[in-house]
Amino acid sequence: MKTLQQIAFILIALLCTQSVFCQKNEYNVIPKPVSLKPVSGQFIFNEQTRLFIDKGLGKEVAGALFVLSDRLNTAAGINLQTTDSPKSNVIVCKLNDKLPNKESYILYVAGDKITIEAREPAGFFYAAQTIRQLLPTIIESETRQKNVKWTVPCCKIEDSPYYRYRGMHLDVCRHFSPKEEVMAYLDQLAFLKINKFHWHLTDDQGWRIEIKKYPRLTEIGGFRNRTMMGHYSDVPRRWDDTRVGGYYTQEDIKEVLAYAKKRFITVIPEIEMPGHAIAALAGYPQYSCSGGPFEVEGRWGIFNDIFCAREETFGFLQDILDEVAELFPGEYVHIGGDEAPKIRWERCHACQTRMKEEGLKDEHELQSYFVKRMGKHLTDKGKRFIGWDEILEGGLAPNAIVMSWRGNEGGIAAARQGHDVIMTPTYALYLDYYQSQLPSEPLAIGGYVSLQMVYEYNPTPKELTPEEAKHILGPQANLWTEYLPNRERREYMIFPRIVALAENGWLPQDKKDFRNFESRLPFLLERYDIMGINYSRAFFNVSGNVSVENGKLKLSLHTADPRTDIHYTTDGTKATPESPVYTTPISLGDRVMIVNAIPVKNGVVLSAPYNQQFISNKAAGQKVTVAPQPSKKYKGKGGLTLTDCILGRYPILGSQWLGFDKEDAEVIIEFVKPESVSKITVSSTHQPGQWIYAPQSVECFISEDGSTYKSIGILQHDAILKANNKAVIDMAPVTIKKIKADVRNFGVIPLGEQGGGHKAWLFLDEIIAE
Ligand code: TNX
Repeated sequence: MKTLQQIAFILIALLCTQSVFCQKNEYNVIPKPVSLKPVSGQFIFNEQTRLFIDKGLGKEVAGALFVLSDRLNTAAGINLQTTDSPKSNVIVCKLNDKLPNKESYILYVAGDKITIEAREPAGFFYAAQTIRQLLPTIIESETRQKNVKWTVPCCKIEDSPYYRYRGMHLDVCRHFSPKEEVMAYLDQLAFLKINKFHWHLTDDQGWRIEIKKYPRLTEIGGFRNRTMMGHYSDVPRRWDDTRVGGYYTQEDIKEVLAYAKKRFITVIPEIEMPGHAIAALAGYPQYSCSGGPFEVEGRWGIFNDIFCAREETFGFLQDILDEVAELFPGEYVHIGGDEAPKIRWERCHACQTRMKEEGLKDEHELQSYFVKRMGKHLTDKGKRFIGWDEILEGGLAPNAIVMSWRGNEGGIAAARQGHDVIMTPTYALYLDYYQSQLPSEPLAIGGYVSLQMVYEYNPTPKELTPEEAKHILGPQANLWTEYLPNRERREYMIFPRIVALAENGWLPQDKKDFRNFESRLPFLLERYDIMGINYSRAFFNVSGNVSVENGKLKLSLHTADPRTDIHYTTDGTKATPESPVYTTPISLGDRVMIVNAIPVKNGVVLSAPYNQQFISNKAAGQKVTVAPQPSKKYKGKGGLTLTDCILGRYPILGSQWLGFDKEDAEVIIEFVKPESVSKITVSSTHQPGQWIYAPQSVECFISEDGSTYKSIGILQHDAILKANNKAVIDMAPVTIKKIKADVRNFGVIPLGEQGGGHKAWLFLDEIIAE
């Protein structure tokens, strides 16, 4: 006979395997709602679930829920019909005009009812996206799924974006994206509650928007005969002679705009001026200073021929802007303004005459005059206009919104002058930059912008007062496509960094938490798997972090997805899923070690391996002081960088080197326990092309008592160069408490060399004690 207790236990166990009662509620919404209170229980969608829309709300609200009803229809076969009597098994939409803004919403999920409150359709739309993300991931499927319980975990969410501008950009000039791909991109933005799409429509390599009055803009400017291959700096240059191109008719654009509107996305067209104009000039050379002829560019970069500042050009550009302003209903038009060399204007009679007549003191002021005129034209038409931060040079036009891309400085200056600002700095939000440091990354323009850098970037610079900070509209990430010829490659660069951008724009800085974000991201990636998106797996990469614990140097390995194991080797062989599982930090310094580590989930290797060689170094883990401080750009991890057992790599990665701009360096290593040492090596680099020179001299000292030093030798530049940029000093073994290295900067670079006449940089990667 079983006891009652035993029977009850068996019953509960049975229920747990079968039903929803014991299922753990997961709330992996991205961007993370500002407030989410978990509640036990679940709402379950089925054929009887109905939609009720409160009387006070307009028809658009039902439309705003389309993302949810479409998904339910396609994946679950549930047709979400409306009802007049909201009792149970219902989604209730209510007006709440006390919410902070039009994108805010409140979402209560209870066992028998989901209630959405919002002020405007956008809020209902975002609530629907949140419900979608709370449903099982398979809701993203394009085919009908059977035997799925369409559950939504109970909760109370109060949500509202921190920034009103959350933007993504797409360059369709360097490589064209057909309208279908643009629309798919818009779906992805909307899924993450991104509300601005910056469409970069004109550039040297292609003009992509039909302008009725000037058909040659697209007939000629829309296509190029050849495209450079490989990287811009490759020598010799190689060409792909295929004719490529494409453009959007005004009908196409209307279609995209309607698509965007339904997803509460404002589309911002960019018409570049006065620079990045070659494609336009190929069709209309009369608006250049020289008269041409020009060919649509197949090279990347910056070109000297720009729009001429003569009257006819203004007429031409105003006609174009008129058609653009008419076509695009949004309040913003972007007029470029970046990277416009002034050399043609300097030699152009018409431009020089205008400068004299208008009392402009240089070509920067002429650019400012240009932007002001075009800006005024748009302002008169009731539009607001945006320009890249170069529009600050020569004086900012009234009403201009500045897009700060060369760092935060332009944004700070503009906000201080009372102008609105969009923050899109290269160092944190350029998605054409590499996202991992693995050599297996496909070719990109350069730079390094990790998922974490996108996430942690603060769009509101600390330098601003609260009053000035109100001018920061929000962040935007840019996707320039020089090196991204197709959808697959673009997706690889966009995903998942766009996810970090979305949460960055949604949450205030103090609510962001990268580790927590990382724990939610894998669930979203499962959705991307179902959608067939080619996202980068760099997120799963094993990363290594070297730190000091109780005077010992340790390597800890990390992978973002908590459901992933790290398998590793330390003997130089390739790690496999059969290699040992990493559990505790690895001790470094005692011997040479090559750590190879892979992320493994359910027996599958998720990404390329982490591979790092560590040298043996008695200085590892000791106390290091460096004076003066290295340059901010190359400060690595301070003294630890010189004793982390990692020799620096090329191209130079900031974290592996300490760089000193024009200065000498003094390094002191203090041993926690005195050590017997017979050889000291100071390792540097010599890269004359980058103004980096091996030291003029290195002198090393030791201290046995910890206070007095004795010189053990000095080496000069030539000897250091000969020893592969290393200053190596041998001595009879002695037990010491301290090492001091006096490293002299090379000094002034000889004339005739790159950077001749300037003082050199000094770069150090390691000080090795053996
Ligand atoms: C700079 S960002 C540019 C673009 C390039 C990009 C590549 C900006 C205003 N101009 O023309 O495509 O760098 O990262």
